[in-house]
Amino acid sequence: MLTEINFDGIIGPSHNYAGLSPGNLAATRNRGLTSHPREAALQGIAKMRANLALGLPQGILLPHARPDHRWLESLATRYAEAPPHLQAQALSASAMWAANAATVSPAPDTADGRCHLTVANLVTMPHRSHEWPETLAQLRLAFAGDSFRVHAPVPPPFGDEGAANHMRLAPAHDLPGVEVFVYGVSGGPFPARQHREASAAVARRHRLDPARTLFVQQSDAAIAAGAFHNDVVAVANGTVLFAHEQAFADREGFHDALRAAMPQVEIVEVPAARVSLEDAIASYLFNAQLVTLPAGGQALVLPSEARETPSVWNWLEEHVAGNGPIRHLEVVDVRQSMANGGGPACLRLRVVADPATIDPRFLVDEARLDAISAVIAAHWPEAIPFDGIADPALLPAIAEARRALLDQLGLVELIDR
Ligand code: SUG
Repeated sequence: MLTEINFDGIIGPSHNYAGLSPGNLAATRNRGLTSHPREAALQGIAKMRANLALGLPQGILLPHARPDHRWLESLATRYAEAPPHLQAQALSASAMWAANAATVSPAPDTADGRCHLTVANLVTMPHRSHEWPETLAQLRLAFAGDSFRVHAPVPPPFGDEGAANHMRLAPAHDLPGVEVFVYGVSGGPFPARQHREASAAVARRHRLDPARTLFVQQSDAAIAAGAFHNDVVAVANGTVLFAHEQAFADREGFHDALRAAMPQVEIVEVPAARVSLEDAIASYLFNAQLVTLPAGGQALVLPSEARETPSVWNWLEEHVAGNGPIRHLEVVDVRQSMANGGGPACLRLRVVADPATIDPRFLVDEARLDAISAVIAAHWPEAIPFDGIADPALLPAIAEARRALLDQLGLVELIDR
């Protein structure tokens, strides 16, 4: 049976605040803070438990080998000798944000009836540009069956940031849907990370039906205000599009095209007069997991920052009290990730598939999460101060922590990709 499974990136032991993503306001604002990798990873586990408690299946993706010695080698340097910016870029735990791992087109949408995944190249940010080889290795392992096609990234210079700039609407997860690719053209002082050419290539590879595929431009104002990915200003699930009024360059054109492709779409739009773009981005209202509950109805899994932002919480309470499609609000604490600009939706990659066709080592229940938590509690560094990044003494602890986790999960074959 095809169902939606959220694969969360386990937050790696090198999680730190180096401020590496211009345009990501939280990450640049928090540059230099002391990070708490153990607490961060346990917050991620608690979010997964909240999803399990809602009755939803849950998967995981693993932290990458950090620092990425291979990448440093290709730049003809080694960690101890590398300049500080390369050290930070090699050490980043950014693979935790699994929404940027790949773009996924479920089987009902594709011409060959297979679920297609294209790994994102993430070329715009140096610290993310070297994630793809290990992501590809993990996805090839997790989705090795014949019902999947896992593709290598689109080549540079066409920037591709994966599912963070892709939305799917469908009457049910297992029925053909409409796929919406959101690209950026410019973002004022900040880069537009998703290029239209990359989105178009992914759609062709996935053999999508052009009549059910839309390419939509993100508004420059949203990128300039700090929405470096579309999933910071919009999210879709089932027949619902939940978006900020200023998310798209041509709001009406997009709505018309979406209604033409899927007449039953429900557009839930938050007006700028109720929630400013700034409040939406600071609270990550839209970086929520919009999920269909097993008993029917939709829930929004939100970061606690949304509850602490009055304009946002007022709007949500009104919506839930009314007749809107979002029936339940689930608040989770992912503050360590949020401080790097990664909310609940950034931490997960959605795959619609039959769980029986997936390598079970990538699926979790409460008992497996208990075992993972024990490894995190025993091995993840408690804190990494900013100047700790330059200290090669940090490295053995990080390597050992990842090995202990892969060992626990029976995935040591990933140790060297
Ligand atoms: O790419 N932050 C990530 C956050 C990704 C959020 N993902 C989605 N919106 N789907 C990014 O900007 C900061 C890491 C640092 O600065 O060390 C970072 O990479």
